[in-house]
Amino acid sequence: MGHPVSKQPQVQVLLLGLDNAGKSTLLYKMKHKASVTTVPTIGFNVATLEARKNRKNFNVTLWDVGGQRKMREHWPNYYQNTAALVFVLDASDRGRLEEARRELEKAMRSDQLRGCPLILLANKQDASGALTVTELKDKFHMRKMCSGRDWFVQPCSASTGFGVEEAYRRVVQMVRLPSEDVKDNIKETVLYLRSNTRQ
Ligand SMILES: Nc1nc2c(ncn2[C@@H]2O[C@H](COP(=O)(O)OP(=O)(O)O)[C@@H](O)[C@H]2O)c(=O)[nH]1
Ligand SMILES: [Mg+2]
Repeated sequence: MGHPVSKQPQVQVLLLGLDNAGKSTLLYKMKHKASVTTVPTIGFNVATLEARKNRKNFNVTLWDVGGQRKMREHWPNYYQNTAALVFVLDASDRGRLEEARRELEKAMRSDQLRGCPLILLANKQDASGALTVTELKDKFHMRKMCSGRDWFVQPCSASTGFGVEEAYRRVVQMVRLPSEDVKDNIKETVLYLRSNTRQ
């Protein structure tokens, strides 16, 4: 039967990353499964995709809020209600690696993103000299930077499509649905009541 689309649970996923990392290309690729020409993001791009997990349908709204320096100060405005963070990296741009790492670290330190799952996309794997996942995990000190949250590093190429479906599947797998929180709450309440009524 299914529910009207608007009645389905909805989760917000934030795409962050420096300008030129490939966020907009990735968003279009995920949405249309086809590469399109992109322009530097002014304001933001949004796409809503369908997803299914634990026999539940839900919508994933992907926000690409732009990565130019002047846009980065607005990133925290989007942090609230973020169910997963996708940080897109131009893995072939070794010159801006440290700048990207600093921005990611800043986001990871924000209170509003505490415990929020992170999917780091090592984009532009088709370009020569692109960092591998292993190199990246090492250079970004991922284990340390991401302690206390679920994280995953996915290699991809937003222009060829390599790894893009896997990236989306990983997002769907890692987002926390609101109902999962509710289920946890119910479970906790039941345990609490049991422990307090059993004399
Ligand atoms: N070689 C290569 N170029 C890419 C890839 N993804 C994006 N680009 C190019 O990188 C540039 C910036 O992409 P864009 O999506 O606008 O980046 P954004 O600023 O993060 O939104 C564009 O010229 C894209 O065509 C990729 O996977 N491989
Ligand atoms: Mg863009």
